[in-house]
Amino acid sequence: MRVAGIAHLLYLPWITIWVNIEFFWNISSLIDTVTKASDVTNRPETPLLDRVTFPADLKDIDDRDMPKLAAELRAEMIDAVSVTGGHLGAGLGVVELTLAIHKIFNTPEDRLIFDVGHQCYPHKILTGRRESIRTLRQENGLSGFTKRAESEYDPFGAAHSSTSISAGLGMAVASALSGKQRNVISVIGDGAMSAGMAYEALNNAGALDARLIVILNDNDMSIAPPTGAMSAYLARLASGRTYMGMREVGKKLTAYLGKTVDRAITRAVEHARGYVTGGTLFEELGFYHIGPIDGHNFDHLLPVLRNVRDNGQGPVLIHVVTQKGKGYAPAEAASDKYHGVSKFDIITGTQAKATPNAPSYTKVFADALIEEAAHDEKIVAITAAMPSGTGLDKFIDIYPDRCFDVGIAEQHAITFAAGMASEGYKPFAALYSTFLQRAYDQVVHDVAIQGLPVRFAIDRAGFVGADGPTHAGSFDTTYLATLPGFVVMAAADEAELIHMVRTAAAYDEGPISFRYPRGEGVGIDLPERGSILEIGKGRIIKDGGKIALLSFGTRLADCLLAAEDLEAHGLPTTVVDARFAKPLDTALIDQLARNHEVLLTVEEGAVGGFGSHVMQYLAHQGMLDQGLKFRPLVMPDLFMDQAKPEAMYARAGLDRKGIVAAVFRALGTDKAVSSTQA
Ligand SMILES: Cc1ncc(C[n+]2csc(CCOP(=O)(O)OP(=O)(O)O)c2C)c(N)n1
Repeated sequence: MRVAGIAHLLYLPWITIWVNIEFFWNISSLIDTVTKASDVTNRPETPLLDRVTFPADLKDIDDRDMPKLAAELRAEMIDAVSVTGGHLGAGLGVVELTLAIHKIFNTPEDRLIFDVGHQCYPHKILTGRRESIRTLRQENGLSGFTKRAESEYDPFGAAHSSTSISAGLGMAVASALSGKQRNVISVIGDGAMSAGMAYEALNNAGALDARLIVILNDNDMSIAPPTGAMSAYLARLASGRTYMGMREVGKKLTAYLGKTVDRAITRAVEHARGYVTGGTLFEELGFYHIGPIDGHNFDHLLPVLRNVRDNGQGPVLIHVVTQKGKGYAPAEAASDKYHGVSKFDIITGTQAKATPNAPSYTKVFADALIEEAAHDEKIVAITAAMPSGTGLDKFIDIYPDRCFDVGIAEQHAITFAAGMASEGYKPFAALYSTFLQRAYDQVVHDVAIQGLPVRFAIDRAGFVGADGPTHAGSFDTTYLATLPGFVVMAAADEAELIHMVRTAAAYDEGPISFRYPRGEGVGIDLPERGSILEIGKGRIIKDGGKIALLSFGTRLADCLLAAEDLEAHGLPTTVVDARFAKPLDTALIDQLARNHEVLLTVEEGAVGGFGSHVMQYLAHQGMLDQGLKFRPLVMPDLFMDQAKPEAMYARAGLDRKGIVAAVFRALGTDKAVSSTQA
């Protein structure tokens, strides 16, 4: 048994020499609970967790044994994530909450929705997926988020935040329409509560008076410490300054439950931090608001959830206070509470670090922006709750007054940037490609139509590996290059990224974007400061003759490798870095089309992007009628599950081999080549 295995490991005497005492004490006490029972009988007792394959099994676990089960579940989760990497802190914080919900409610008939879904590892272990939990985020393994296709216990997939209340409300209303009496529970974090969508849903739920249970999991953390007035408000609610007396608690709960509350709940709320006085924001929106209660204490969680299940009507919000990273000292001590981790050593908490050959694109971007900001005080930076993910944490340290973390609020981030641009500032909105999707109308309506010079720094463009399809940056070129007046760039390497930051800083005529991928660069020399690129001009990297590879972005490296292979087959190959998808370098495209037999565009994005624009141009010039063999290589038309990036490139046909194969297919020599290679 793995849990017992960890326990054994942790009790080895030599370990005390090595480990930090506080941590040892912490993990020991965690495991102590697991092993105590065996001291009584003098033989190892089957861990409680082994008795739980599905949530229904929790009904047989006595309430008093729940803390012990929680310790085992926590140990199992720590062990699994130490092997796979992934989201650790959020899951550790909801171990008791997840157990309590599954014990009290009847999932999957009752619907349980986790916002973002990054905290769902304990849920996966309890819902028939314990055996495969060590495949998390691996190819053909479990997703790192909730996923409908994976389990009936995941009624709604997620990964982007703040969708759970809307989805839950939809399910609650659908259940009511079909005459079904089921509970719908949406668990949402305080960070996710910074997004407008959460309030749109609360507003609607209050008006519909639907039977929806929202559990606000308040750990006072987003990835970084949360920002904004709402987080300050929640902190005030949880601070105890405004708690009301027990008589009023009873009155409030009686009003919600429609009867006098039972003693257990009264005790629970008494022991917890009480009920908030006055009309809270949630009450004003039509919710009954219970809490804050201690989200790590089963004596509080179980009776409250039982009462809500058995007696509740209308929307209710249970405010639960938890600690991110709870029960694992290195996580509790981390500034981000171990939000996302690579593989790590359980004893020391040390995370495995690949030795990078080159700085990450994110770091290169941040350094370049800091450099530009030193030359131009109008430059400001905006992040939507991702200061470290976008590298802007460094910028904040240097220019605290010129960097704005607006919370998980991408829509607002873009219109906020548009407002600043309209006043002559030079906002760089640094967002992941996938999260910018949420702000598309703001991009169109507030930025593009008004031609405002907002700079879009688009990180995590292309495949992202372990985070899978919800986080892939597949669509940005498609949705931006279709907008009139936009300048759309992609960096081919980290030096190009520096030039693009400078170019964007200098460009004031309208919106401009540049995309760059996750991970490290190719390791070339970097200029101290970028040069301003000529808008709409590409660069020829290598002159060939018969084949032209026109790359947009970082697939350029594989185009160069593919060119070597093609030349080895006697096919002189030109390689070009397009730099711009909009405006297109039409003179360069004309030249490539005229002087080559085959023209391939290569990009790490979905159909409708760079290649489509080139094809549109070629078609209207009549060049596709003149014998040119044109092939646009793009990501395949599917949501590709998580895997190692190399595997994803291979599957997409966007690696060296895939590019060579596409050329041979265009020439009609693919069969001949594969038979000579065989
Ligand atoms: C729309 C969107 N923007 C950004 C993110 C990145 N992100 C993932 S989790 C997270 C923090 C969520 O905080 P909270 O809801 O409090 O959950 P916790 O991790 O604290 O449990 C962020 C910003 C996201 N998933 N979705």
